[in-house]
Amino acid sequence: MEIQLWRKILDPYNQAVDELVVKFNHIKKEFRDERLYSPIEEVSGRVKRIYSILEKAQRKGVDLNDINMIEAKVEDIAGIRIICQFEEDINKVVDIIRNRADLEIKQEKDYITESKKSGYRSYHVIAYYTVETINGPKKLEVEIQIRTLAMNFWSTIEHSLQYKYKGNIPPEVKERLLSAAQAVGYLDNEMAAVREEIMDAQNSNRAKTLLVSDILTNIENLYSVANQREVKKIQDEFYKIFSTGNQELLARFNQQLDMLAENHKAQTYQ
Ligand code: 0O2
Repeated sequence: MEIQLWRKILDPYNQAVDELVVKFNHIKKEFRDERLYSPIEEVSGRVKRIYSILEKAQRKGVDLNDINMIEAKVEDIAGIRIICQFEEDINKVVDIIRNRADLEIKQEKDYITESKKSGYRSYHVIAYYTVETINGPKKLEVEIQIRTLAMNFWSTIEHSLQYKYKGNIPPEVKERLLSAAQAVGYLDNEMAAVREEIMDAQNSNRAKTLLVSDILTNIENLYSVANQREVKKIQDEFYKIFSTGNQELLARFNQQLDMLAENHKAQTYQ
């Protein structure tokens, strides 16, 4: 098959990956905009390389001339990876996926409850997704891998070793990887135990960051409509309050700025 043809075949998969990365990132943003904790920490995606598609198809006994069969059997041509901070976030992400109208679940593979022999842990959802192309809609399969940061660390390292040893990792290295996988499980459990603490700290950091950015937006808006000397005084006041590190004072200061901006009709649309 011509390489040119492969580009055309993979084009809808590229589109699916691009669209889904945007959509999942938007879910993360929606949570954060609502000042809520997001079970999604990071989203990435890739289209499998032609070499890997052919290799996998061959491994599954598919005739390499039969593109329909390749597309049906190689379920991860389009791959999305969603990274969570905590293990319990994984179920929340899976629920989000189950409830989406644009994804129809074909299969779920739970390698969290029961890890693979290698020690690999992750939750996989194989789903149908439709992209609109100039030739009409194309329904294709995507594989969504959901795992914690710690699980992702392990699988990234293990994957590169698989690549290095071409799938034949020496027994002593395998042994080490299994014990590292156990350590990853332990790490995720320990993190779960202090989840509330960690979330409180992150929420408070995020709230502070947003507050400061609100104040600076207000100052910027006032700058274009109010008396310059007055704005300079406001800015000096802001730095003074900022250096106290007192969040309540900052919040009150921001409320005053909101009112001032309202008086000057200087508020911007969000
Ligand atoms: P790449 O380079 O990530 O694209 P199955 O038909 O169910 O027997 P299949 O289709 O391989 O097997 O599905 P599975 O087992 O769910 O694996 C799909 C993907 O999950 C793999 O894609 C890997 O990304 C990841 N994965 C599965 N097992 C392991 C493992 O032991 N270690 C690591 N690091 N990742 C794993 P590919 O095609 O292997 O590769």
